[in-house]
Amino acid sequence: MSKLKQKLAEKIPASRERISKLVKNHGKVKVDEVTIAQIYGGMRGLKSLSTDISYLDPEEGIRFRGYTIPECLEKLPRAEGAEMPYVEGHFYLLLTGDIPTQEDIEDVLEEFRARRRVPQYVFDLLRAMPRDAHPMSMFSAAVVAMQRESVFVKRYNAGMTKMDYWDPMYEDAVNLLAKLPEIAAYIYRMKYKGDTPIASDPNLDFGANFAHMMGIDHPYDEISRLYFILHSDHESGNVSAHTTHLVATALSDAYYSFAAGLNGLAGPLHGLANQEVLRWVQNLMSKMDKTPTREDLKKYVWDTLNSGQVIPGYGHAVLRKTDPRYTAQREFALKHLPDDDIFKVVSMLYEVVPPILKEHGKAKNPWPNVDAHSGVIQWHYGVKEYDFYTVMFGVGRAIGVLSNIIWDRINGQALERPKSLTTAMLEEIARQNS
Ligand code: HAX
Repeated sequence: MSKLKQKLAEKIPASRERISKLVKNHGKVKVDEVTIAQIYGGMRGLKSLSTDISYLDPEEGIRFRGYTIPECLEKLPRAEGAEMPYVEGHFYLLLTGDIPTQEDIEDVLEEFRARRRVPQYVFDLLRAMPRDAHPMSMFSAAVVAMQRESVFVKRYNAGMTKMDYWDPMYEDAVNLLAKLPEIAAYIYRMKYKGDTPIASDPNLDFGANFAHMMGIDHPYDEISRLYFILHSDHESGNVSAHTTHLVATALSDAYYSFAAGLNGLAGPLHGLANQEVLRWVQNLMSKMDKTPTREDLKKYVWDTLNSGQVIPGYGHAVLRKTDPRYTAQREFALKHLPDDDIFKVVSMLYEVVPPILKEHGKAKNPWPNVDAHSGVIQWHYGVKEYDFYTVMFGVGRAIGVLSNIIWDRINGQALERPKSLTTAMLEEIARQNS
């Protein structure tokens, strides 16, 4: 058993006991009530999920296992001379709740190295798809194709006790995660760079190897590490995390579950928003022969709103402040690309958009989210193919959602199956309560 898996195994009895006591002694305690507006409004704010891996405070933003983003970036181990921490260390934190030591990191790096080889049939499948297929459909297809590798399915079919479900889920999750950077970079080089994939370098860590296989020099390795860490998790209710979790509750394996989550991430209100931001900014810039002024930006923002569209990269279903994931990327940009023209516009938008959204009066949160910043940095380092941005989001998101479904198996998560009512039943409930 690997040291990471051993560490996880040690945490299992206490977690199981804690949850079983909570349900046994307080199972009837009410946490929340559901309103008709919530049923029709996407269950916004409804407290009905549990995870210890991350928590999204509306005012403060995300905490991973209790640590803010600046704390994670400071405390997690990094390679000698590197600016950003190892992605592998972040996975260790999300999975176990502990900050790894340098020695722990060596073990996890080795474990990922041992599991990273992508089966040839995945490349064959990608090559058989139409070259103009969306890279997210390629990514999702590659993940689901590997379902035949599932250790969970083999062990389940052979017969195992519920108590052991977490073990093969761990195997599947880490096997899958270790392969994602190569699959993503392969799609990129095949689709956009004249079909010139670059072989994986086993001596490099998750983020640096991705940058290497993308064919982009330092500091792209740093932004890759940062990007994957920032996009890893946003508690359980967002579409990609919730879908992965939901599908896993049917005892579907990690491949089926994560592929489903990726399909949700591909929606324009979720992961696809990062490409919308850049498209929207560049659309303005292409119409002007000078750098836009604040007044130009104000007019553009109002024109967008008045034409019934949303301002991409602004607003959030839970957050009510500037997203700390936006701030972390902004700090990186201020250090590494302060003179980039698009970054200057993105910076100006940070001043211009919030007061306008407040005046407009609809969005509950006028502040930027993670997607308002990611595209500009990718563009700066030469990743100019918007469609690909969500694939990178997906690589990062895997770290959180796969950790979550391992814990679902540990804690014996039941099949998720809420109850639905007809419109007439809801009208009757409304009548009785009015
Ligand atoms: N521009 C204009 N109007 C906005 C807005 C924005 N950026 N954000 C919200 N609104 C509008 C909504 O469309 C809604 O209008 P209607 O009542 O006419 O339907 C109203 O304000 C209330 O919405 P809300 O409660 O504040 O926000 P929601 O929880 O419904 O939606 C979204 C949250 C993130 C989807 C929304 O803010 C949005 O569409 N933003 C732009 C797209 C975007 O940036 N998406 C990425 C989000 C981050 C993420 O998950 N990444 O994966």
